[in-house]
Amino acid sequence: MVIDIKLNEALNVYDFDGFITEYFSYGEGHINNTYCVCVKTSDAKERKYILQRINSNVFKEPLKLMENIYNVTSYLKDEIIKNDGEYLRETLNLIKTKDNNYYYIDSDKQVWRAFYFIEDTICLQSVEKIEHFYESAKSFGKFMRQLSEFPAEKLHETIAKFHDTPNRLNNLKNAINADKLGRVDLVKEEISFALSREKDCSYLMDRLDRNELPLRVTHNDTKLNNILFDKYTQKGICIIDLDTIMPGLCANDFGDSIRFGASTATEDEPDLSKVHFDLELFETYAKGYLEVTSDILTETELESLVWGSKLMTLECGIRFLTDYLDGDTYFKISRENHNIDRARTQFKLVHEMEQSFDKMLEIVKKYYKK
Ligand code: ADP
Ligand code: GN1
Ligand code: MG
Repeated sequence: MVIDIKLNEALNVYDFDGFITEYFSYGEGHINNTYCVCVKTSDAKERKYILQRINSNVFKEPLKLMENIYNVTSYLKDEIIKNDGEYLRETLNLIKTKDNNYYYIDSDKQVWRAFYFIEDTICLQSVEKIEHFYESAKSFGKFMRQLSEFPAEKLHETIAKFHDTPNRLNNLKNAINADKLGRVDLVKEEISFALSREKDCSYLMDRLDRNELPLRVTHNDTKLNNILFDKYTQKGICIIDLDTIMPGLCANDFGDSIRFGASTATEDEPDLSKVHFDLELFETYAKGYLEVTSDILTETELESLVWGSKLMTLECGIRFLTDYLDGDTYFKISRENHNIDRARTQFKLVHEMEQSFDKMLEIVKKYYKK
């Protein structure tokens, strides 16, 4: 990653309570530019911070996004304190600038924010031990519960139509018609895979329109690397990456976790023979998630979890494919064909989920305890 030109400017607006010893780009997110800042305090202690530049290509109204994060983390802090938890580890905590602001706008009008670094945690790029996946399910379920009384009307929509799958398919059609880089001929098979599932795309949105599925406060980007695990206990402790918290469907949160975690390979594995949808991982996640959420989910929502798994995977594949056709302007890439490799893994998973759909339905029913 190219280091931001204004990084020094941003480093200077924070009083990090000591002098900076080093900083480096950090993590494997596809969207923001993230840095770890190491500091030595006046009493010679080492302390770390996360400094991020918000991707303004993706988030058109970063100040509204920051208002969401401030409101949600303040609410979570109160909830955690009420339950005798440790708010400095169990939620993100924003750091104020020297001017007493929760964000900084640099001289190029880019928006930055900083958080306390949560120490002694691990962040996983794939499921290494099945217990981690079970823990992540409980954590994401708990997160939705914690926010169940949060006033949803306070939240801004940070990306319009974020999980509107039919709209994502339309964007793909537009990219095909524009064919900016002449790539359409290279990915005919992938395009027809996506287009042939047009009818499926509207399954959840139709039910939402008919009020059969409730809107909840959801995270909307529930992949495994958006959770930090305690290094010692291996329990999920903190949900991070709160940029897309918006009113949404629990099916999408559940489904996005499945898309990323219930695969035998990483999201960008180029060798498709290694990529499979793993029903045991699916069952593990369903068990953990439903242990925490069963009592608040309706029966229609329960069935929607299986649809969410398929549609979030299909939608993500459609988004990677669209970005490939558009010239890789949305998701960070680190090699040629990165986005098309990603799209192919998603479509392979969708195909295998379709084969296992009835079994997936049986599994969610098995763990639904009212
Ligand atoms: P992106 O939106 O680009 O995915 P994230 O907010 O998820 O950015 O941050 C990228 C990575 O930085 C995370 O996957 C995690 O490894 C690390 N990270 C983010 N916030 C913290 C934090 N407060 N403490 C420790 N690590 C963090
Ligand atoms: C992006 O920010 P990150 O890397 O956690 C994307 C998600 C995709 C994901 C695919 C704001 O998530 O929607 O599912 O990549 N985030 C945004 O890995 O578009
Ligand atoms: Mg992330």
